[in-house]
Amino acid sequence: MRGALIGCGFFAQNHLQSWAQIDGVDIVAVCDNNPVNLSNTAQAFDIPNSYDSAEKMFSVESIDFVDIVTSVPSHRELVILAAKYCLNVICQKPLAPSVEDATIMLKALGDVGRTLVVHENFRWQSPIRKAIDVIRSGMIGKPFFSRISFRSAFDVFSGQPYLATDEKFIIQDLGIHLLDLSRAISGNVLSVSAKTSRINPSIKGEDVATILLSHVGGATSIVDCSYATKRIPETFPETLLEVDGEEGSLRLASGYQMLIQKNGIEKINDVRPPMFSWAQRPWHNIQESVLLFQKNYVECCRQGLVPETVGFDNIQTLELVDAAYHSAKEDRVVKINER
Ligand code: NAD
Ligand code: 89Y
Repeated sequence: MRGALIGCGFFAQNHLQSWAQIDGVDIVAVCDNNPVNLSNTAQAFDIPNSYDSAEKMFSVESIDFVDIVTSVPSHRELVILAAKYCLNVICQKPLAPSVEDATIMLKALGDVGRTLVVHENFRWQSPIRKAIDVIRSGMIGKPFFSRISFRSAFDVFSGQPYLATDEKFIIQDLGIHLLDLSRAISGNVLSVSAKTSRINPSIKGEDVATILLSHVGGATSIVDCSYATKRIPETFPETLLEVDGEEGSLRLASGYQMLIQKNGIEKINDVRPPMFSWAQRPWHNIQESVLLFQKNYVECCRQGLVPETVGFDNIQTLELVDAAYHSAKEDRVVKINER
């Protein structure tokens, strides 16, 4: 598979490290409108062709897919351009600033028979994937309650300065992953109720959010996230899980420990993610998930399968992001599909 990557910034380095580990995939070109990021990345990964514009790259290169790793304001324009050149697209989360934009992007690719898969990697973190596999195996029975929690005071702003200046912060940037996990665990959502606040005075958006979700099958989830939680141990970037099923319960506790209780017996599994040579603590969990996401994408392409986070599915996660902002702003429960 021949691919090209757009956006050679902070997170793209993980994509390129991961592509380099996957047999049969060749990233033949990179693009960035920032010349320093472009040349540093092309050199570091020994990529033969580099471009300062996506249109130039698409008109010259013969590729099967494009991996878009720019930040959200450029996603719509780049996906629509990729559709013009009949390319399959992987696009980083959040797919778009709104569900309306995402719908237009999906239609553009659908119209030319190409696929859009969202790089939603948290459900590919190996500790979380192990928890999802246990839940899907039926071991703890049907989940009726989940808490999906991410609380930290880690400085994410030095690596990703836009997070401090964007109007919307934690739900759009991080809560989106947890909302996606709630769907992976308990299915689609009927209603959303959210409270948000900003504790850190030097950023623009909200840095704390607590979201209550009612799922189609009757389950309830609480998604809570914070970048204002100063506590020991600092668990960044761990997502902690509590899932109660009709036959037992599962916890993903800090330090990547998965506890399963059933019939009065507890089983503790050490599910710490591996540390690749190119990874940096504490990011190694997320970095591994990039590789696992990309491997799954390639596997699905080879076998003609639909990846879990294909655009038409992921748009339902984006709806929850939108709904959570509406709920918090208007102080009301938002029904999904009411808009
Ligand atoms: P960044 O600002 O560091 O990098 C983005 C790069 O894209 C920059 O080099 C910029 O010059 C380039 N760019 C922007 N618009 C462009 C355009 N139209 N054409 C060509 N180049 C363009 O951002 P980042 O922190 O690397 O984030 C990128 C994406 O990755 C975001 O969507 C972010 O949410 C996501 N991200 C995901 C995870 C995760 O775990 N899934 C973690 C961090 C970031
Ligand atoms: O951008 C975010 C993401 O997707 O995972 C963690 C992060 O880097 C900071 O919140």
